[in-house]
Amino acid sequence: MSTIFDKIINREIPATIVHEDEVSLAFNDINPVAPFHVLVIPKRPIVAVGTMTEEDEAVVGHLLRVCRLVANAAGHEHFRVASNSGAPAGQSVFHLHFHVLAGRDFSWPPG
Ligand code: DGP
Repeated sequence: MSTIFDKIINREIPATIVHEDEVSLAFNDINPVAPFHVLVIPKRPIVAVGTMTEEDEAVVGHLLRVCRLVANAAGHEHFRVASNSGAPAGQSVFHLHFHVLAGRDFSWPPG
């Protein structure tokens, strides 16, 4: 199923892209909840952590490294990575994405 993130990958709608490589794209979240809020997504249409397969392992590992790269590149040594898997967990776009949040203190547990 195509999502709004496919349109960003295909440059059909604009986004502020901060990183791109063969398998991943990272761009600013349209509704930031922290001073730094980037979404890291695979170009491959994986739906969520909850549906990923063994074949996705290398891509998902790469995405986590990109989370570190984009945070560090923006000057953030400390950051939170979050991924909502399934609507009850808060997922609203059904294309895997890691939220990378930084620039303020965070509490635990999340809401
Ligand atoms: P989640 O609720 O975990 O599925 O997060 C989806 C995120 O995607 C949410 O924080 C807002 C963001 N988002 C939704 N539509 C767009 C869009 O068109 N552009 C950008 N840059 N972000 C979007």
